[in-house]
Amino acid sequence: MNLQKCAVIGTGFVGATAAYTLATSGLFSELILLDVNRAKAEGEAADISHGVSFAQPCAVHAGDYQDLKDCGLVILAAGANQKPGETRIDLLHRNEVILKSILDAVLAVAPDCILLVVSNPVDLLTYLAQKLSGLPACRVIGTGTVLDTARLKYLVGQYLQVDSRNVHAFIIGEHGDSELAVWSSANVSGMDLPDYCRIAGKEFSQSVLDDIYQNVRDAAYHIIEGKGATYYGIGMAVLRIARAIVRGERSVLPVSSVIQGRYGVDEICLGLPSVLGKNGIETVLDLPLSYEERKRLESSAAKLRTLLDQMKI
Ligand code: 6V0
Repeated sequence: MNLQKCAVIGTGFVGATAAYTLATSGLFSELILLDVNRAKAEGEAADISHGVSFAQPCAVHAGDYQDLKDCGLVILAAGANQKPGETRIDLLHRNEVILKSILDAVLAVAPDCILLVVSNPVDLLTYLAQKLSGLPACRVIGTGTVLDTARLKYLVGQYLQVDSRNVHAFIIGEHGDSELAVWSSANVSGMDLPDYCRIAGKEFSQSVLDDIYQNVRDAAYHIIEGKGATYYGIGMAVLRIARAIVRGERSVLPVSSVIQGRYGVDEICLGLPSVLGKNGIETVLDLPLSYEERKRLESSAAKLRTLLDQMKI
C-alpha cells in the first residue's frame, strides 16, 4: 500500500476542492481523480496540474479504477442528489448501489487501502462502506464531525477573541441535526470556559452556549442558502484527516467509524474523538460526558439506527 498515492472519487464541488487542497499540500506524489463524468475529472485534474509548479511536485491526473493499484488513501466524495418525489431512504438505497459498485472496483486493485468517506449522509455511508467492503473498521473512516468541530472552535474563538487553535472542544454524534457539543470538557488552553469568559469580559450562560451550538448545527444550511453548496471547509477537513494518516501524526479528530459497545452505542457509525495514524483509526477515545451529553449521544445513535433499520441493514 502506497500512502503517497491518493484517489478522489467524485469530483464535484467537494471532491475537486479536496483534490486542490491535497495537491497543494505536498503530502502526495500522485493524485488520481475519478468521476462518472470523465470530462469533469479531466478538467479538474488539468486545472489543478497547472498550479503544481507553484506548489510541490505531485502528478495530478484523471484516471480509471485500474490506476488505483496500491493506492493508500481513497476518498469517496461521489454524490447522488435527491430526485423529485424520492424519499431519503430511496436516496440512501441508490447511494448504497453506487457505493457498492465503487467499492468493488476499488478493492479489486487496492484491497489494503484506507477509505475516507465524505459523501452524505456520511455516518450511514461509512457504516455501509465498512459492511460492504469487509475492510477492518479502523480503515473505513467517515469525516464525521471534524468540520462541525472546526466550526465550533471558530465560533468560540470569535466569541472569546482567541485563536481557535487554542479552543479545545468537540462536536460529536451524527454529522447532522442530532449532533451535540461537549461543553462539559470544553476549554481554552486548559482554562474552563467560565473562567476564560471572565478574563475576556464575556457573558457565560446557557443561552450563549445554545446560540453557538445552533450556529454550528445550522452552518451548512446558511452557506447553502448563500452559495448553493459547502466545499472549502470540508476540503480543508479532508486535508487535516489525510495529513494525520499519511504522516502518522496520531492526531485526535472526531471522525466517524463503526462503534462497538462504547458510550452505550453499538454497531453504528458516528463522530467520536479518535486517534488517527498510519493504520487509520488507532483508538476511539472515551471522552468524559455529562449525564445530559450521554443521553443526547444515545439519542443521536438511536436516530441513525432507526434509519439503518428502515434500510434493513
Ligand atoms: P456534486 O457537486 O453534485 O458532486 C458529486 C460528484 O459525484 C459529481 O461530479 C458526480 O458526477 C459524481 N458521481 C456520482 N456518481 C458517481 C459514481 N458512481 N462514481 C464516480 N463519481 C460519481 O456534490 P458535492 O461535491 O457538493 O458533494 C459531494 C458529497 O459530499 C455530497 O454527498 C455532500 O452532501 C457531501 N458533503 C459532505 C460534507 C461532510 O462534512 N462530510 C460536507 C459537505 C458536502
